Amino acid sequence: ATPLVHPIREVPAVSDAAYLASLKKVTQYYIVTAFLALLIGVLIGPLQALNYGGVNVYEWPIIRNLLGSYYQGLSLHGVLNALVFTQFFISGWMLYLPVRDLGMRINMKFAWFTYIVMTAGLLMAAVPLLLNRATLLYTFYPPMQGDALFYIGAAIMVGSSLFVVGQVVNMWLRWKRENPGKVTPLVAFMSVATWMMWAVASLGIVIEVVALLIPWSLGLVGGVDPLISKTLFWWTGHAIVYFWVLPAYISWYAFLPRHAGGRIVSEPLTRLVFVIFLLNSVPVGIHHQYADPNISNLWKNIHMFLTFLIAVPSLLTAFSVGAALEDAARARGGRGLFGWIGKLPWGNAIFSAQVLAMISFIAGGAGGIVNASSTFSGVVHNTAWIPGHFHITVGTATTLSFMGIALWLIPHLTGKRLPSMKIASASVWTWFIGMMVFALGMHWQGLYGVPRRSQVSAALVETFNDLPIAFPTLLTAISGVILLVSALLYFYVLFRMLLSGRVDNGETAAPIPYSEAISPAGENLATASKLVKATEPLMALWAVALVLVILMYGPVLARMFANMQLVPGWRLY
Ligand code: HAS
Ligand code: HEM
Ligand code: CU
Repeated sequence: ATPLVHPIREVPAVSDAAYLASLKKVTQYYIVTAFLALLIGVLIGPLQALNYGGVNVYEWPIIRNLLGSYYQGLSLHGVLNALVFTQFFISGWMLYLPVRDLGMRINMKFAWFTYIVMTAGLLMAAVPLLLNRATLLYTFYPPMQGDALFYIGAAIMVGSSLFVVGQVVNMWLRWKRENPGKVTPLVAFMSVATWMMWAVASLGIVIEVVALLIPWSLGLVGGVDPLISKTLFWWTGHAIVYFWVLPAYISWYAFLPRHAGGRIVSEPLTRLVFVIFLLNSVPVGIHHQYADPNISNLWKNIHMFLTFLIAVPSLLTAFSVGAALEDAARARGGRGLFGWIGKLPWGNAIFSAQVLAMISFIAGGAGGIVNASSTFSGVVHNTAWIPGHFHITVGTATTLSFMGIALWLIPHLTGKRLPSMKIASASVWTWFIGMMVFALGMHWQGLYGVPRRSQVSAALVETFNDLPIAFPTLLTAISGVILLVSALLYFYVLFRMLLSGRVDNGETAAPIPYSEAISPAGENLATASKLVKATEPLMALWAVALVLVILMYGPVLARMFANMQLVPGWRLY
């Protein structure tokens, strides 16, 4: 291997064993809660894939008894996977990493309090969801209306993530005061920047739910404006996708090279990527609303342009992490233009999960750029193409990365061992194959206009009879079966690991896999490059991000408030 030029960063030692144990425990609680949500959410997925495969299983007595309707299942699936799994995993992951990276102490009582509030919110929202009294899909667009308890629980759950923001940012500021003139270490930098982005992003949904939906669902006001609600929703709803994927980027940049025996390419470039995400993730949400009235074309086009810009830091990531992988493979003796790819540790499920997640994201990102183009949008919007897009972004780039990360993180936190690398690998590869087949089938059907969010398998045969979609329909059905097998394999290893006994010291047996950097950011600001200096003041950049959102959303919302139309709620279920 290439000799190390810059030593790999050591995590600052934590001398207080009881404190470290409590920190690891709260992280473990977040991660396990996340995977319990994913387990339920993912078991419903194959039923939906069968639906898009032309097989209607919703008439089967066992499924009829469990799910009130296709839409109750779909609401549970979207909420549990996309909102609950992600938020709990991220809250644990992006609390633990910066705390360890900076070697700071946090108030553990507050950390536990946050976990409990978040879980209480989840349980409150779960009751109406399970009782078929909040069958609103995960976007809960009004005027569809659910029980107030759903909105209150969701507000508490999402709102409590802001407690994590407060705790992490506050800890980072303390570190800055205690280490004047120092450059923030990379993992902490990426985590703080992501949390700051989320704080700006989450404002939309918090305002929507607290100011509009809760009073309306409690009957305190007579109506709600659907367009204002939807616009506030997508203020958060687009940026949330970076809240889902940046925690995976943290691992792709900082840890993946180490798994492959290589190095991060450039710490300064990585910091730039996260700053662009902080500034530009939010003011793009109108690309979800090209078809909506009362938003001028000018603003639709501005948000379209900004959407193309926000693809840039992901492209930087693709080339930068791709170069890190090539560097690793060549250090392992890889040769040739593409021959090096074979030298990567494909049999290590921790590694392969994340690289397969990245490969799926090449297609997912390209599809995103199609969606964002207002000229193509009319073809794909509200069709099966869209679920095709987001199962290879959030459903694979994020989820498969988190699945891979858990395979070292749980041993690290608990001292337990992965029971079988073979089964873990099988689950990871089948997830990737299943999702690629799924995405192919769904994108393809979408191009023929098959709608999303439809129980198409129960529609009259004649509706879709004329479309040449037999083959993509078959692909979608097959993918559902592959993904069911994959999920069962994964949860088998995961729970066998969690239920086994502690055998190792996690600190030494599964250390946080920091990588060495070819081009590090350095430790002292005085001697650091201009780029490092410019990216360090995250508080000021955060303020700029807030101003940008107000500029890019202010005029759009002002026009809507000037034409407000309050309508009463509907229950269609
Ligand atoms: Fe999206 C709809 C546009 C990224 C998720 N998106 C959705 C929805 C979800 C979602 C859930 O403009 C549905 C919402 C709903 O229910 O209605 N999306 C984009 C664009 C991007 C994008 C421009 N989306 C994501 C990410 C998501 C996500 C990330 C979740 C995690 N999306 C849209 C639009 C819509 C939309 C429209 C509305 C559609 C409609 O009509 O309703 C960009 O951020 C994408 C940039 C990404 C890239 C790819 C970079 C590739 C990388 C990997 C490299 C791999 C390597 C491996 C190096 C440019 C980083 C090499 C391997 C070796 C072996 C060497
Ligand atoms: C929707 C299948 C895993 C998030 C859907 C749909 C299908 C599906 C067919 C479209 C339903 C429709 O539009 O009527 C599957 C399968 C999975 C899986 C087979 C794997 C076993 C996941 C994962 C995530 C996810 C891991 C996210 C972490 C979503 C979301 C929706 C959705 C957010 C949209 C719900 C809505 O329209 O309200 N899924 N899925 N899925 N899925 Fe999945
Ligand atoms: Cu979006």
